[in-house]
Amino acid sequence: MRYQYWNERMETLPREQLFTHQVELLKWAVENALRTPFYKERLKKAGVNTPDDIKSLDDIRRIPFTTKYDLRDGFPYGFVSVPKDDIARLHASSGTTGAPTTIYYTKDDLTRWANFMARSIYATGCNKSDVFQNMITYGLFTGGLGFHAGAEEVGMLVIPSGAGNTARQFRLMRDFGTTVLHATPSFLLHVESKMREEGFSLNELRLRKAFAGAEPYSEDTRRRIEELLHIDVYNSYGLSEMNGPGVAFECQCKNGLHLWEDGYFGEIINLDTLEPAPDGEVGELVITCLCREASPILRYRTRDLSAFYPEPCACGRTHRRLHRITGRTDDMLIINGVNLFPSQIEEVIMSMKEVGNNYLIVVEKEGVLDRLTVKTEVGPDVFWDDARLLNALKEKIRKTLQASISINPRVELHENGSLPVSEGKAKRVIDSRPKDV
Ligand code: DLL
Repeated sequence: MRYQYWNERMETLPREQLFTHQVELLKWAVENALRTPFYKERLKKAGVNTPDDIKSLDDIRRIPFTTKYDLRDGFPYGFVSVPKDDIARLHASSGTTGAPTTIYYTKDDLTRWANFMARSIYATGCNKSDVFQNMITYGLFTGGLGFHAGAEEVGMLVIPSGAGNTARQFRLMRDFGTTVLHATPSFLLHVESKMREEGFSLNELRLRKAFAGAEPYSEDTRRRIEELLHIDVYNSYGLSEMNGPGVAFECQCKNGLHLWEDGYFGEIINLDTLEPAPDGEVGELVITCLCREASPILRYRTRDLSAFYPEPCACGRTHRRLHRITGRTDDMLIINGVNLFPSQIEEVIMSMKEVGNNYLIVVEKEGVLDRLTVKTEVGPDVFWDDARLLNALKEKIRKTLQASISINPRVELHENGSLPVSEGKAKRVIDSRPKDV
């Protein structure tokens, strides 16, 4: 396969040269950080008084971690390094608890971000002849405007459709010959279900690729979307604190996400020791933003679980790849003492053909015990009136899950299209157990 590069020199830079470049960028990031109220104090305490205190990449470990709580405490301007007049835009993460996290961008920051987005999109084999339908929320969420800017930079025809309204999405796809989609994986699955329900034929469309991200999903879910929509699906990772999408992205090899190391310095740390984990070992991803002036964030604990693939990628890019995010340090459920990540359940059920495109995990207290219920829709080919068949299917799902997660769940089957759908990030877990205080 011939691979295309947006910035060939930078994407294939030998690693030694990449390290040298990263040291320069890290110094710049520290210089910016020293201008913010938060880091001025934090870095001085750690003995980092000037950018010249950073001499090699190892020196990054002199910098303390930054957490979500630090960002909240610094709300709204504790992390800003430029005068207000130089700020061109802000984005904010929804933040289900407490104050939202707000990120600021100068005009140059926006240009740099758009470039990383363009690089990501181009790495998947898209180009200016593509028609791009951006089916994700615009506004304070970074997914809409982030992808929008990158796709324009590539020169694609951009349809800023936003999330929701599946009927209008189909019309747009058909009328304008959309070739590339962007959405959360759960919304892509929903779109496919609705298409079938409303009798839209894929033959009327010219779809060839989709970018799916903003929430965790399994390899089986990717495969399912690819098979149902007859397209290639690329995993896209990012977070507001690191600009938004465009932090790490799959190339055409679809085997791990390249972390753009000339914009983001990544570390995987062991959750117990907080020391660097060896390549290949799963730990928490910590990222330092090397490409933003207005809101510098150093050594941010993302809470996302991943690992580095040490081997070089066949595409020729030298930027290391991350394993798809398997969960977050804070989404682990403990059910009667057994640890469980929601992704383990998704992995099992999405590989079963009879299971539909949507599911929900419910955890409740029953007496002194925890009770796990997995609600899944059945696939469109399963006959809803056949009670015997449904019971057999329920039993099959229960047994397969139990063998895989060592917990005996209750399984509930729901009719195709009947479980609640979110246009943005899917809410997969309802945990109604009383919280310990
Ligand atoms: O979700 C940015 C984004 C927009 C990424 C569009 C990709 C596409 P936040 O709302 O701040 O930003 O949420 C960031 O979402 O820490 C992960 O836990 C999760 N996440 C994002 N992408 C992926 C992915 C955007 N590909 C949080 N796989 C992150 C798994 C993901 N989880």
